[in-house]
Amino acid sequence: MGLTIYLNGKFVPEEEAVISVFDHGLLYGDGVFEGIRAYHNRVFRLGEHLQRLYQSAKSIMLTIPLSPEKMQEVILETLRRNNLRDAYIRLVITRGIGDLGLDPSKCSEPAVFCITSSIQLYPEELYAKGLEVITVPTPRNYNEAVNPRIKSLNYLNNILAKIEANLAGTMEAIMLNPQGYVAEATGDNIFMIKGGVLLTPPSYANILEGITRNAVIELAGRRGLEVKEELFTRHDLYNADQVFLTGTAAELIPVIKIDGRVIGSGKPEPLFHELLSDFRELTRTGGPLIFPEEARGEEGDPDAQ
Ligand code: PXG
Repeated sequence: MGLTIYLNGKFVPEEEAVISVFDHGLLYGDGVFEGIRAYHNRVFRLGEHLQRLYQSAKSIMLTIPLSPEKMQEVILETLRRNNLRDAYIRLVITRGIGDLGLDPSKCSEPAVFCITSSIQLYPEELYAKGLEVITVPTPRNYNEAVNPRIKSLNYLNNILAKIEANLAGTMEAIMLNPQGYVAEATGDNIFMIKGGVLLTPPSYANILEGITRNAVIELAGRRGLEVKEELFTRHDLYNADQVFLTGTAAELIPVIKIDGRVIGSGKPEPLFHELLSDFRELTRTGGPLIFPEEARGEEGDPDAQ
């Protein structure tokens, strides 16, 4: 059965969910988006995703024509219409239809669409064995250009990095920032563990500030781990005890080789698996319910006292 898509105020079958060739999201990558997940009848950290979306839009001077409250309702209703309780949600706002010049003032109204679907995951064996990655020549963008904290529709920097990784026979790339410090992967943040301390680059280090990243920082704190948001170099990564990536699609995935250097023991350690299971546990709680009537007795049950 085909998907039902939300597009500009309507729920339509996927065949009818089409965008104009004059849309500036397509012509110029002029727009913003979010990738969100639903687990067990709840949308994970939806408030944080919406906050990032509206902040990205504000930064590029794109006015989203719906309030965050209405946007939340759109997402929940799209999930309901597709009968989904576990899903990947792609929410996209483009500058809308304009002419062939790049001037956004020619675009009359933004396009808004929401796709809810099943998710493409890394193969399960990689969570047990770990990924091999390389650092690539294409850096993350300058904060002064399109700030990497903006989740914009223009992912070419990261796509080039992904191509470079693929050419080297690896699935993922580690991108540096313009100063040569470690930034993040093409669609995931990066963490390392060294001497019992968890380190990740700070949000000003030319990265997208990931929702999964922030959840992992919280979870590590709850475990009593020391967490530092600090700049580090490739040399630090090569000599880490553990490295892993975090993101909405990947959750937490271990990295066991970087640029040919084996990281730590070359296999994920128990602490990694503990953080991954803490994260999976976290996905069961909080976040708005999709089908509230199915949550009788659970936390968030509207009838519970
Ligand atoms: N860095 C970048 C550059 C990202 O695009 C993350 C980090 C992780 O953020 P969250 O909030 O998800 O923890 C992202 C988001 C994909 C895909 O298909 C991945 C993302 C976005 C869009 C598509 O792999 N990752």
